[in-house]
Amino acid sequence: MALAEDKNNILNKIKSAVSLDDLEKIRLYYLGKKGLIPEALKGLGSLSIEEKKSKGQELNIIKKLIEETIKDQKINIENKEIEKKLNSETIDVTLPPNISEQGKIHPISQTIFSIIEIFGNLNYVVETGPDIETDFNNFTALNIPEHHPAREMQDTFYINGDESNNVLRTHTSPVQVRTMLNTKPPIKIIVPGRTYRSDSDATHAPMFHQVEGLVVDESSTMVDLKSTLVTFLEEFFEVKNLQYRFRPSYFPFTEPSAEMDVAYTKINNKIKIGEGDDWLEILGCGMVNPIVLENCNIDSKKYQGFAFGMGIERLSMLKYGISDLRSFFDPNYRWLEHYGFSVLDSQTRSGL
Ligand code: 2U9
Repeated sequence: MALAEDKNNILNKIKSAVSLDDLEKIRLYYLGKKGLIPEALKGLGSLSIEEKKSKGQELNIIKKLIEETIKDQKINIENKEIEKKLNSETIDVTLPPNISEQGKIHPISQTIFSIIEIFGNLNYVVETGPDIETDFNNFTALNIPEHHPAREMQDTFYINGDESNNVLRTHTSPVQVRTMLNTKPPIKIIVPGRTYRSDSDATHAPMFHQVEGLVVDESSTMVDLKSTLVTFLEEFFEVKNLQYRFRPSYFPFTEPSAEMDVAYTKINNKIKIGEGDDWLEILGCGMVNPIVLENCNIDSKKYQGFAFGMGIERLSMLKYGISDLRSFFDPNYRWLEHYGFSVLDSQTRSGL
């Protein structure tokens, strides 16, 4: 019988079907109501009982074989189609995000990005370090003596349950200590990051952010410090001819030390930085204390430098007109919707 002779042909035909449509056509051709197999089965009626039996068996075997091969091929085709679909849907993670209206950059992150961008243009390198620090890196190296108030329990979070005296860093300065211990001058770094103090009221949060800068080389002076900070603040607040003043101050890690104020005015209850009759304290700074250089294995006869530090929440509040410090740490999506920044904002920089 033609069907039996064509068995291999039929099976090959099924196995080479590339679409479910093709496969269905083949199925109908052989197994459909008017297909070859039912027709052949019908034709058995005119045969003798013996022949009916043997031909009938033969046809049923072929029928089963066709059914099974079609079933297998169906699975094959479906798998190939899934694979094709998955391949066509691969996500190119290097493409820019298309989520402009979902999710916002927190103003603290945005402020850090802007600061990094400005100092990056002045050839500063960003350094970061761990939140848990040794007593040496956080205090001793920075010339903060044993009984200094900053070390008191009510200011510093000590890590309970270990013998080490480790602390949650109270400033980002231990990162500068690490850098000085690990690299040779010239050093020109800025260090943004989280800091912790046991303090909580309308103007203090137990976790806040700082950015500090450190330059150590053979020649940097107070003049370089001053021009760096004026350049930074003019860029950050987008003002020309910033009115400022330096007041003498004291920090254990800098000598001499100063605090910088910027002039401001209030227009419609909004602070405008740059000029005006009032002064606003904006940062602290100074020449790195030679004792600190020596503590970090740097020869203070050969090297000198300057350092500065500022609070990111404060900078952010002044730049973006945010009045309540605590709102930065509230999980309030409506606040973030309002004060947050679009992911696609041109100033947003990834990588931190
Ligand atoms: C090393 C040497 C010197 C970092 C400095 C300040 C002055 C300062 C405060 C600003 C507001 C902290 O967030 S705040 O409360 N910081 O006034 N920080 S000089 O000086 C250093 C740091 C590290 C090795």
